Amino acid sequence: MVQAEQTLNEVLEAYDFGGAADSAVRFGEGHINDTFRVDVPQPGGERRRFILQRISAAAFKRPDQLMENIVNVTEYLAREIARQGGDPVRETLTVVSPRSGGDRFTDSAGGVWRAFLFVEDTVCYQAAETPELFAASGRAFGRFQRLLRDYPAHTLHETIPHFHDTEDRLRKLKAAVAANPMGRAKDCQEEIRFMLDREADCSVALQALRDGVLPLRVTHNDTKLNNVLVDSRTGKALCVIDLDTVMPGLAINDFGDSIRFGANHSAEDERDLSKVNLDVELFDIYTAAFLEGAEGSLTPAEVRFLPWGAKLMTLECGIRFLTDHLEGDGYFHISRPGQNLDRARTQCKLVADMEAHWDELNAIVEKYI
Ligand code: ADP
Ligand code: GN1
Ligand code: MG
Repeated sequence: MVQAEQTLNEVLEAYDFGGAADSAVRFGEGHINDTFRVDVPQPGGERRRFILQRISAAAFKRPDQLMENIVNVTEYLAREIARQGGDPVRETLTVVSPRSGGDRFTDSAGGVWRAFLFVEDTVCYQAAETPELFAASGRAFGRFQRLLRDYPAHTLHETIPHFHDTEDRLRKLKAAVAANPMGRAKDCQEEIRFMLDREADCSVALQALRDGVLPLRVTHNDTKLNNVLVDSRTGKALCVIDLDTVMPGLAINDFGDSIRFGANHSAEDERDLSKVNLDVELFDIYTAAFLEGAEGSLTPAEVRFLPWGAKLMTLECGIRFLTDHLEGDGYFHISRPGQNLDRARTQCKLVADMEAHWDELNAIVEKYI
């Protein structure tokens, strides 16, 4: 795939943003899509901004289905938010059509793009700077879950098949170790062993789903703190973004992915592992907030499995980072060599720390049943 910048002008011309853009700059810290912020002076002197994204071809094989999901889910959310007296334009994403109509634009190099209204006066955090901020994100992701409780799940396309199929993720890691196309396996023996030692764990949530203990729900599946926009005036988590992976899934995974990313005080690619530790208090705070936002829509079994959601999302993400490192970094964007291995290492450290605090984590969730 060519650099997104190569076709950016062509894409800008494909949209009517109410005037000519005076800048389009790379924006945000997502690992998957190519994201630009477009600034457009309007005839009346006011300025409007938009998010323009090239959808990752490595991650998403059917951008048509992906956009159909996003249009349907955002329209549904907008109706629910309006019904509850909220502001749909700020509290969910709004897709902007290209001049040719529809929900996406395909450039001359085959790249598929989409645009959203930029949600103004918001902040996107890369770390839970305060417990209040982390709690606010928990309420927002819990609420997201509740807002979509009655959404017809069978109408959603599976945008990435086997996305949170941890058993399948481990199989793919084994295949990458065996093929070892970049010759990198020798430098990751400790991490590979750590993951293989937890093969039985990879089945725990999936088995509970197969046994009917955990229900299938409409879930977000990528609930990092930087996938929620926080209102800069009120500090309230306003808008859940990055809806590419909204699919049927497990509520414990939405909880767990937030814990993985936010319940610690280090970056995802921190190289000094002594700084990477699970903050049990943040786990407790997030649990309370997520359940508050979900307003009773989780079953007691789901609440009881929350620590497993945290551990499995972290283990799975580590497996995925390591697989990508072994395969040559074709999936997660990197800004330096070895970054995906560093990311895999932080996830191993967090899993080990969750195991060390396992009884405490279970005692915390018991309080909320
Ligand atoms: P990726 O899948 O690569 O993570 P995202 O959809 O999460 O892409 O977008 C990347 C970043 O762009 C977000 O973390 C956020 O900072 C910013 N962003 C995305 N959509 C909007 C929006 N509608 N308004 C404001 N900022 C946005
Ligand atoms: C990716 O797109 P982004 O940066 O919000 C990834 C998640 C991972 C995360 C790890 C579609 O999220 O699954 O947990 O990186 N998204 C996709 O930081 O694969
Ligand atoms: Mg994102």
